[in-house]
Amino acid sequence: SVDDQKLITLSLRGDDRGSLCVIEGERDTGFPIARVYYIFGTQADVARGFHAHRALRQLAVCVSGSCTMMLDDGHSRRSVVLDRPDLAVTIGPMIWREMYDFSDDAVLMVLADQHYDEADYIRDYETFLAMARAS
Ligand code: T46
Repeated sequence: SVDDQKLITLSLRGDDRGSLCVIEGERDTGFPIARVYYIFGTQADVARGFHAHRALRQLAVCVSGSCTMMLDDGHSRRSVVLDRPDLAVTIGPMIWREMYDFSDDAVLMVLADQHYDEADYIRDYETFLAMARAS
């Protein structure tokens, strides 16, 4: 459910040289990291996502700037504002996501437990709802 998607505060090491934030596979992500991608050059009024994954598990962190991620389990919705480089959100299987309100400097980094597979995407909302409500 949307309530199972956890907000994680990452370990932040700062000193007079600046800050360093760590994400360790398994320990912080809860899964081995198979893929990393990041989204940037976004526009404030252009939303993205609009899909769910059948099996993929991910951890998302806005390493620069901010954006909002709306999570939907087919029954309820929850919006998470990612506005700190040490704040991450987990996104498990069968969660519809929409990302919007990107700041100009937003860089949304996502760690995933599987390689890219278009067959894992559910891109039609009605199909997602039917599957989510059947399970
Ligand atoms: C997700 C949200 C948070 C690849 O070729 N390899 C990849 O690993 C990814 C992630 C994407 N692509 C291709 C597929 C599309 O032609 O890059 C293009 C843009 O991907 P998409 O339209 O799926 O982007 P978003 O921002 O809607 O969704 C992405 C991820 O795809 C998705 O898994 O959970 O970010």
